[in-house]
Amino acid sequence: MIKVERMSLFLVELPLLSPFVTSFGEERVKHALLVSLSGDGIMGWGECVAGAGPWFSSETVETARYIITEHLRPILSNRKTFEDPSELPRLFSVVRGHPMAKAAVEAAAWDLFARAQKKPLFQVLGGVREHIPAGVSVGIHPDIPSLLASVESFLNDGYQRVKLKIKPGWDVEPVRAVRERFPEALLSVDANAAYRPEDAPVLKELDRYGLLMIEQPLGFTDLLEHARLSQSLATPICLDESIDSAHRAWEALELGACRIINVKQGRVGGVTEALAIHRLALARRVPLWCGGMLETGIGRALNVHLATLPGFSLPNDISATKRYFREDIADPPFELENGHIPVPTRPGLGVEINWDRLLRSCTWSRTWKL
Ligand code: OSB
Ligand code: MG
Repeated sequence: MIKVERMSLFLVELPLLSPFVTSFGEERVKHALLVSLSGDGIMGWGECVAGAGPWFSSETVETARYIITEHLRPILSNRKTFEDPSELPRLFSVVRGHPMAKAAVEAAAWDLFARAQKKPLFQVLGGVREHIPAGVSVGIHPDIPSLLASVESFLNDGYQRVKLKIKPGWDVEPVRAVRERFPEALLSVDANAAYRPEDAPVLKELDRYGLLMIEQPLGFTDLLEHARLSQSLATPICLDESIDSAHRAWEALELGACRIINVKQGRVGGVTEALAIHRLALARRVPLWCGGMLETGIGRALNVHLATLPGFSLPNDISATKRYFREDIADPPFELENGHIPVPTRPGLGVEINWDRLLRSCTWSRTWKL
């Protein structure tokens, strides 16, 4: 039995080394909400993947702070113990929606749970890898030469797959240029829901460039439209934003809306739900990979552990710490070794908070006795 005696929340702001531009906006600073749960002298950490504004999803760090403080904290307070973190989604289900807020608290419980057993988290989750293949997500650039320079430097770093962010007006041209320059590279694209069904002819042109997948071309509620688009494309569709639960993953696969799934534990409401998607995908032989949300070392570590599961068979959006941050709030930083990230072997997430840097980048924090 795991005791939970205290909970803390920290809002942090970490400058990104370079602006990250997607079809939905530009980020210069990573805003993160961190959760710690402690009991019996052990502390576990979770990171909420919601962004500064409601662009990728309806949640933000502020909505998550409110939901955790006012609604999830009292639920934990009524309990104060758990046998297994997979109990939490049931308890939290009285709160409708807010998957990223719920996932952040559950993530802290998983770290606490693994630390209490003195086991690295991947072992607790049933992971099978000692290092995971790293891919990189490349934002929208101001011009083709600067894009080519970025892609070249990431390939030289050893990244196994390069994902180009696209949007209407920045699609066929950059993809053609990157493909011509790097004929052998594993390439994919991510539209972050920027296209409409009428844009099918543009997306169809992308079939010529041997892409591994097209990620989330259409709107996040548009499963049927994705299924129809999929019929007209040779390139597999991968869904990100649309997959908000294991049930939705099942629906998408039944409809033929995607052939690959990007798993983000925060987007689907936590590790337990991500494990349910993993079981579904294994049974149906659907390839998975772990997506990213520019996480700090805490969220990045969780992604690394999750990506050790057998169904995560494609390179992940998990890059080295230095791809985004000069200094992170957790140690040690993640580094690339032959295009892979070694999985931490110490207990829990296997990274430790650097209190100095956490407090320096922290804009707000609060602690409660549960
Ligand atoms: O759509 O996968 C996405 C970052 C923020 C929000 C959404 C996405 C992304 C990325 C970056 O593509 C992935 C990463 O390196 O963390
Ligand atoms: Mg995406």
